[in-house]
This record gives sequence, C-alpha cells and structure tokens, in this order.
Amino acid sequence: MVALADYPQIAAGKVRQLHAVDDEHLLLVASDRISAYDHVLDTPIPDKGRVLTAMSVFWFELLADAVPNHLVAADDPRIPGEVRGRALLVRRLEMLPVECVARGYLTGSGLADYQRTGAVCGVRLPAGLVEASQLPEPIFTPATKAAIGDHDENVSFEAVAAQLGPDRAEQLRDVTLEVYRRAAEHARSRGVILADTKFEFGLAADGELVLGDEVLTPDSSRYWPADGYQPGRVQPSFDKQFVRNWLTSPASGWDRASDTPPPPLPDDVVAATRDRYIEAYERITGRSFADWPSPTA
Ligand code: Q0Q
Repeated sequence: MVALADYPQIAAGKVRQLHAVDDEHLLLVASDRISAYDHVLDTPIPDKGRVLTAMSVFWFELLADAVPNHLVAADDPRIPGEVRGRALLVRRLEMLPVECVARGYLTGSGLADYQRTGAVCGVRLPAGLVEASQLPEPIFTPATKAAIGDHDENVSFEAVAAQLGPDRAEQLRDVTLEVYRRAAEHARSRGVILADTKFEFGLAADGELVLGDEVLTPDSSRYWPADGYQPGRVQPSFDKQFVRNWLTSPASGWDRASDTPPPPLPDDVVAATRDRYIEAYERITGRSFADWPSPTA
C-alpha cells in the first residue's frame, strides 16, 4: 500500500497540501485544520478535510456538463490509506495565474473596493449597496494569487486580458459566472446562499480549459444560511460562525486586534463546527456523509 511520504509535496496552503504522484497526476490533500481571522487555529475540526473533499466531488460531478474538471478519483489504490476520504487524485494541469472569483453578493474585499471606488475590479455597481447586498447580477472579480498569509489582490478584467489575452479572459469570465450561477441556484434550492466563490483553472496537455483545485467548498466560498438573510449587516458564516463567535467572546480571552495567536477551541465549539460542516454537505448534496470513505491506515 502506498504511503503519503511516497509522494513528494510540491505545494502547501494554510490547510491543504499538493503532492506529486507521477508525471500525469497529483494528490490534493485537505487537512482538518481551520482558519479564522487570518490565523490557522491550533485545534483541528475532525472530518473537516473529508467533508470538504466530498463537497468538491459532488460539485465536480454536478457541473461536469458545464466545464471539464481535473478529478480522476476520490477512492483509488494510488490514494494512501492514511488520507483516504480527504485526498483527491487529480490530473496535472498547467494552472493559469488568476484567481477566478464570482460574486453574487457584496461583502469582504468586494464591499471595501465598492465603498472606496463605486466599483469592484473595474465593474461599476449601482449606488446605495450595503454589506451583503445581493448584486443585480453576479460579477467576475478576478484576483492575483498572494503568498500564504497575504490577501489576494483584486484586478480588472482588462489586466487579465493583458496577461492572458482577451479570448482566454472572456472564457474565464464566462465559465466562472456560468458555474457560479448553476451552483448558487442549486445551493439556494437547499436553503443556502452561495455569496461568492473562487475557482482555479488550468490547461490540459491538449489546451482544454479544466476546472482545478477544490471547488465550492466553505473554504473557497462564502456560504450563508438563507434563513435570516438580511442585507445591511455581516451575515453569519454557515460553517465558521461558532468559531468566530467564541474567538470574539470574552470566554476566549483573545484580543483579535493583537497579533497573538488565537487560543485552542473548546470541545463544544469543535463539535458544533464539525456538525455544521456535515450539515452543509448533507443539505447541499442530499447524500449521507456516513457513506463517504474514511482513512484505512
Ligand atoms: C495546483 N494548486 C493550489 C494548491 C497549495 C493546492 C497547483 N490539477 C493541478 C493542480 C490542482 N488542483 C495544480 N497544479 C497542477 N495541476 C493547485 C493553488 C496550492 C496546496 C493545494 N497549486
């Protein structure tokens, strides 16, 4: 049986790693780590890596008619038993250097740019929008990838066209918005608002545009409960709100403004957060998480 150590690590994010399997394949591994307020917390959320991996697989399958994707297998002898269920065997692509973000709602850096300039990535928006306003229609707001720990930098469509050519830029915009629309419609029918999401695309050897990375997970997207949605205030995160509330409560003794690392999470916050990830998966997919593969080693 193959071990993870047999696959050289070639990239690492805050909560995931990428390993080389062979010339044609990579292994995308999701950890149980969770980040909040730009810190990776000391306390893992059991099964978070498996839930987010299962969500990516669901979305790849649902959206395969809209765009090809890099998924080869979620359960395969080439996937080490120790990471089974939280690792995807994917085909190696030539990744494009653009974070393809679609926004259906205004929040985060999009809201900040709008409040400063009336636009996001050069896309002018109507006056009077507030925190969490739904946009008249979803917009493509690309960004350049930042180093770990830094925030991506929002860039204009024209900047993407200058870098990749107008045809490729238009293709990225069109595919990004079409996949977001399809996903947002599906999520909304399950009582969940997909406020925004970030895709990464690459090129296959034959030049085909392929959807890579994780897709439409709570780590690459903002998910809000539709119940209680109310523009004008920061919406509760579907998955991270228990963590955020505890960290910003007196109980944690943590000062978010300080540069000290957050304290470990209490067991009840960990358990409630695990339940929320599973609830998000089961509501969105209609599948039971109990059926998803687990590590064997
Ligand atoms: C690739 N990443 C992301 C990343 C750190 C993931 C390179 N199919 C692919 C993929 C994918 N997915 C990549 N490269 C070639 N082919 C994905 C940003 C970074 C940890 C995990 N980097």
